[in-house]
Amino acid sequence: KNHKGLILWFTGLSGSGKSTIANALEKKLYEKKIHTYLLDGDNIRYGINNNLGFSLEDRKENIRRLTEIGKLFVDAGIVVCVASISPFKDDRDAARNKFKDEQFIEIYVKCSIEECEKRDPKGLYKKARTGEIKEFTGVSQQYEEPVNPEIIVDTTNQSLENSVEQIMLFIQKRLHF
Ligand code: GGZ
Repeated sequence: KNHKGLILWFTGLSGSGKSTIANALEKKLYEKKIHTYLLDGDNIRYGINNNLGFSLEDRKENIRRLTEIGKLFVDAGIVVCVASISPFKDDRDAARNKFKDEQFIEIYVKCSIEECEKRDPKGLYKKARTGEIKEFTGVSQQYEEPVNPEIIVDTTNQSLENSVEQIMLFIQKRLHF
């Protein structure tokens, strides 16, 4: 099937559900014969970004590289999902500005810090509270909420299926399926 590449940029706190939603969405798109690729900030940090930490400068560089890699895939006609906390508006806007308007879709995976901390799937919030992990988003470093994202999914209150469906409905218009 013919479609143009585009980038779905998932931003939100650690534990908000970015990777989970992106994975479920990829399955749905696969069923529609749409070719996708997931760039997960967390995973990419083990490879090409293994020299980066969590300072403001390192996060900026992390996002810059995710953007440039994403752009290569988009140019190849693939639907790219990026799952990265990307806590700062300037860095997200820099990513957006590398793409055509219709190619970049910012998805705010909205979840309260209380809920993320309750989930704490990797025990990172606990370590952030004791100071074992420094510069932790939402605890000891800022998360700037998106101002005008194309999509907001509220994972405190809605199901995974619901969030995926919401995104599918939005991108359906752009991908003509
Ligand atoms: C935030 C951290 C930190 C600190 C380790 N702050 O939820 P996770 O565990 O699985 O994914 C998070 C990941 C953050 O990488 P990103 O590339 O998404 O971040 S950013 O876009 O801000 O550059 C989290 C884990 O790494 N992690 N230390 N201090 N998250």
